[in-house]
Amino acid sequence: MISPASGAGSNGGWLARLKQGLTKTRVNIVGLFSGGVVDETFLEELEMALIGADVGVTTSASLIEALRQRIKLAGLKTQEEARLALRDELEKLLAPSEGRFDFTKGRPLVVMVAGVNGAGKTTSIGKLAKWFAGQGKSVLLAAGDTFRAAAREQLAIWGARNNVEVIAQSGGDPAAVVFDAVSAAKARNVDVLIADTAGRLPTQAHLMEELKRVKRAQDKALPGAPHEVILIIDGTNGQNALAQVRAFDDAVGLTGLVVTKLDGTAKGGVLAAIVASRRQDPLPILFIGVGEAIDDLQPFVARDFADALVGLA
Ligand SMILES: Nc1nc2c(ncn2[C@@H]2O[C@H](COP(=O)(O)OP(=O)(O)O)[C@@H](O)[C@H]2O)c(=O)[nH]1
Ligand SMILES: [Mg+2]
Repeated sequence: MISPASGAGSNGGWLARLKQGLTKTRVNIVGLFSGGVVDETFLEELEMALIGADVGVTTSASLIEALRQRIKLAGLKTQEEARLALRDELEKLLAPSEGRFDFTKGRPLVVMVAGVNGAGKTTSIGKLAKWFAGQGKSVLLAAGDTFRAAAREQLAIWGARNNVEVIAQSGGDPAAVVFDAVSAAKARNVDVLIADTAGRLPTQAHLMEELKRVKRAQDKALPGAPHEVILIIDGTNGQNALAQVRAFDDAVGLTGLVVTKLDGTAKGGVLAAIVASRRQDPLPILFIGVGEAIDDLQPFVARDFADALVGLA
């Protein structure tokens, strides 16, 4: 394990952006804390606000129930006290899903990135390359999205920005590209290979099959690879993200998540819904994306996220 959350919390910049992003739709939650007393109406409104923030019906109900217990046991009276208690409950829920890359899994550490179109896969890979370099790791990228030339070019631009090489083929088979890339990563003794893949919907069965094939090709080049299978989720996708997690996990066995676009109109609560749906088998949330630029990637920190969600950050 590497040291967690370098810089998180110490720099108000990204947290402010996250908070600002969440504020756009979070008004419901934050706006509720108006300094009044905590009564049943308030708790009901809070539950509705959580549901409105994509937390989901079941998880919202259980959060409010936990809050009710706290209010009873600790004799909380003010909404400000309730806000802190809700933050604590959210943090408790989210904390088991804080995750970090484990470099002991393999060298090269092979990271396959998957997700629906436009989720932010390629952008996140660009940001991750920078982050890995910051950890002193050498990086190679694989242009496994062979569907469109533009996708390859986009990854090439991120490669150039990071001064790292991109293994690509014009057209061709994504499985062959990643096979070559893993072989090259081995031969060049790099620390991390990140493989991009084309976007696909869980309902596109043939494309999900292809993703399995792309995964197997990596194992052929390096037994055990990919060591990380990361699903990129657009934070503005709401409850649909849950279905994406389930489908991609069934197909290729996810090891972690990156949730993007939390600076925009994302409601944020979907993270809580995903975590709650995986209580028995927590899926690490490695990073959150809070913008389009190379540094707009932050390790997921439950406490900071819970703060931002209830407007305490
Ligand atoms: N605001 C914002 N935009 C993002 C973020 N991540 C990606 N994007 C944008 O989302 C769009 C799709 O990203 P891309 O990486 O091409 O998605 P892909 O199809 O999954 O590879 C691009 O315009 C990105 O700049 C983020 O964290 N915040
Ligand atoms: Mg892409």
